[in-house]
Amino acid sequence: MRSLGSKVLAMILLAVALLPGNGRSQVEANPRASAARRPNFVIVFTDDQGYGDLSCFGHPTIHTPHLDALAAGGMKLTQFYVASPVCSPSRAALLTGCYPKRVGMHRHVVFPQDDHGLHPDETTIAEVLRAGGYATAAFGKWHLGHRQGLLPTDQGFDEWFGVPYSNDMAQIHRKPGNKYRFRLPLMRGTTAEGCEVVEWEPDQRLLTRRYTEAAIDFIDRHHAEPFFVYLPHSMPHIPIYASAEFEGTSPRGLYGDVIEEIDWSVGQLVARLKEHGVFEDTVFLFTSDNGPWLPFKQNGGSAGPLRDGKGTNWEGGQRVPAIVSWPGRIPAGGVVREVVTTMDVLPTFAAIARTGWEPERGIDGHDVRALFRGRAGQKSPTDTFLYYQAKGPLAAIRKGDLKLWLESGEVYDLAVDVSEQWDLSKREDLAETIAAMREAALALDAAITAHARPEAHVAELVFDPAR
Ligand SMILES: [Ca+2]
Repeated sequence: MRSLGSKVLAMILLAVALLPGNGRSQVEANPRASAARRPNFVIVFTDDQGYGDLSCFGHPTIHTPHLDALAAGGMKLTQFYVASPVCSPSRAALLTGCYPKRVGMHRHVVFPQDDHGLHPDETTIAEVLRAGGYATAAFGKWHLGHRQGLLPTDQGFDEWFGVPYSNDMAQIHRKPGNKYRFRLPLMRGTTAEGCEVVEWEPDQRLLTRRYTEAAIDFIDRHHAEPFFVYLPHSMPHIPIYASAEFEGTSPRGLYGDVIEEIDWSVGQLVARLKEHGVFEDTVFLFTSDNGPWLPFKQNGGSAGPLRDGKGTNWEGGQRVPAIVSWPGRIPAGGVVREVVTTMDVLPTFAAIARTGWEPERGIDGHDVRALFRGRAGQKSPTDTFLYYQAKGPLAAIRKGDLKLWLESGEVYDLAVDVSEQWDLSKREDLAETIAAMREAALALDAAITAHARPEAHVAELVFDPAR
């Protein structure tokens, strides 16, 4: 898979690592050296991008050639779900493989004044891969707590460059007669030295570009060993910004400019992986943390044929565009129409990386390698999916193709009706099925609640957001 040049380089590095007296003990040197043939992982996680906001997912005027190429060489997932329609819970689910409620992060997003975050005892993808010998880094928006012990470098990432919370938790709200207290810091840190603020209120037009450059710098430094790059863009969460090169270029307006700059970013990453001869050894996942923020009209995105968007449990809030690429392993041009969720990413990546990791405490995701292989007729291991509201209460259940809204009792067949227009709740032949779905929803939620673990609360600040 790996090109001959980098294979030789890997062998030389292995030999150097095993030489006595090279300054590192063999115990330290061995894990990464022996892991040299395992694939890298890149996750690009956009913020509030809708299901319909890519040309390969049907957008008529946003042009995303690099993402389209990634999909053509890999696979599109058309029933890919996030576990919450808002930022922080969704990110907690991606990184831990758990419903947000299981890890205590289901009660809406983390605000600058909040003292809580993802508990350090939780196991993240970064921790699993790092224990397996991977170099790990995050570049972009965190949003899982920003007090002492809660930042990315406390949760398995060797390094981080980015913002601790959303880009609207910033001085853009400060206007005459409105003294918004909180400021947005740009931070940098390493496991060894901790994180610090490097700028306050950074120029948001440059965020997409700066995260991309930092990720490329990390790839340049670590391409000879297995690595994991997590790139959670701040965009296209409002307020949206594009750099001068992209602003005013898309017929879709500024929102289109922003998406096209993200597409450029993916193209840059792919090009650099190819330059280092490691693209074919890289599992590359592109997706979004929740659906489009529709009240912002032209500054929000589109969920395509799906109903509604961010903050809701309609499909547009939680079903997001997703592309996964791993040349030679994931068949080119494939489409997975089975249910896959962000909670599946941790167990799947841990298995691909052959980490031998077994969760000590329960998780909700499944290993979906069989779906990634693209065999016809392969079924999703997710038989039941629960939809939780942005602030935590249970809203709906999907079982097979049917979705039952618990409060209203509405039922939709998502195989036929992705727009959730034709309520089937009065159909007598479904009465038993519907009753069983309600029971299953309550039982699974009760099981998650019974084993739920707490979020962390921390008094000590790393920075004063209201300074
Ligand atoms: Ca979001």
